[in-house]
Amino acid sequence: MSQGTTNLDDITIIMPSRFNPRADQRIREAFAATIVDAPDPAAISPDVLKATRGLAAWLSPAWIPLIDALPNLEIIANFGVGYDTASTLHAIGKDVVVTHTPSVLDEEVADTAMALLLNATRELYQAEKWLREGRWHNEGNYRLTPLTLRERTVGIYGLGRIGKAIARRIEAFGLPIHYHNRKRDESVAYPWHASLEDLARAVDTLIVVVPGTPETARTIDATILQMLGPDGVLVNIGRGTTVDEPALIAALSDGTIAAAGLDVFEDEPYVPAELMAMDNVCLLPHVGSASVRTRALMGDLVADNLVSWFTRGETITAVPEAGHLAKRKID
Ligand code: NAP
Ligand code: 8YV
Repeated sequence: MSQGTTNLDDITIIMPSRFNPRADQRIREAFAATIVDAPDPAAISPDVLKATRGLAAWLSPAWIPLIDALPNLEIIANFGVGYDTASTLHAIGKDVVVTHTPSVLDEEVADTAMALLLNATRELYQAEKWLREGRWHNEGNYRLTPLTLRERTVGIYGLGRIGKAIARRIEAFGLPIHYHNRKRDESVAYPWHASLEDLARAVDTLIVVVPGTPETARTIDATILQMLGPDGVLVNIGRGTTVDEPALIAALSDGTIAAAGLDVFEDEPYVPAELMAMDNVCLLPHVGSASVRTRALMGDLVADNLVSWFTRGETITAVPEAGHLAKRKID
């Protein structure tokens, strides 16, 4: 296939065998795609390693050896808005531009955050189980839930694209919103707290949607959880690394907080057995963006970034750290 003056089908792109179907289809149609089962340079022919100019992946540190084995790599298109810091910075250090998939998933992920919040407070999963097990019929009504969304004050840790989509929903639910980012966001009127501690003191319900970076790692710790109080509810839709899981397990077990809703975990797909055994936590297997529609939009953006780079010499959505690499001269 030829786009403009560039023959895309001469350009080798490596992507994983189990990848997003839309990205897979688009990349196979447009480029010379090489599909790999694992990011292992030893399993790829030297000719392909030399020819590869692009990579499409859900980047993690496991990809670093392969990045190092690709002398002509120009671009990595990450599937997801969140990106692994170590491998991304490693690639950028080698002048490889990295792109991600912002914006197209905001509303879907915000919907999922609301589902976690509602399930954690109103026990909808347990209530449905009660019905399906015939207990409504045999034993009577499901219990009145000790927790409610009413009269809660919600804190958003990470009021960015997705955080704002969540805030719009919380507003519609009639609840006050506070937030903590490193910088005050002048485009919103919600109270800003300069520290996560100040935010946790001001709210009883905390929604985590910051990126998983070294700076945010395990910042939701025992102290923050204690500040939420015994009616406290934690929702994490960002990254599992942001929450100190042993501290959360302890807080949920001893009543330091009341409940939690989690879409992400520190060591996915491993979920601590203690969490699995608890009734006061709603657990989802990282499905924030996982509808066919939204994952296809993300897959399109992965492919569009590659096409744009090789036809126009510029990316569409480079990660902020790669801003200086987002455009190149076409020879
Ligand atoms: P975004 O627009 O970049 O927003 C991130 C927000 O976090 C910004 O407001 C930023 O504000 C704040 N922030 C960053 N580092 C911080 C720090 N150290 N301390 C306090 N605040 C900090 O990103 P987004 O598109 O909303 O996505 C957010 C994250 O959600 C992604 O990185 C990803 O990890 C996660 N995610 C999860 C799913 C899922 O399926 N569960 C789906 C999509 C995304 P400042 O720069 O002012 O600090
Ligand atoms: C994706 C996500 O599911 O975009 C993100 O940051 O966490 C999710 O939308 C994930 O990146 C790929 O499986």
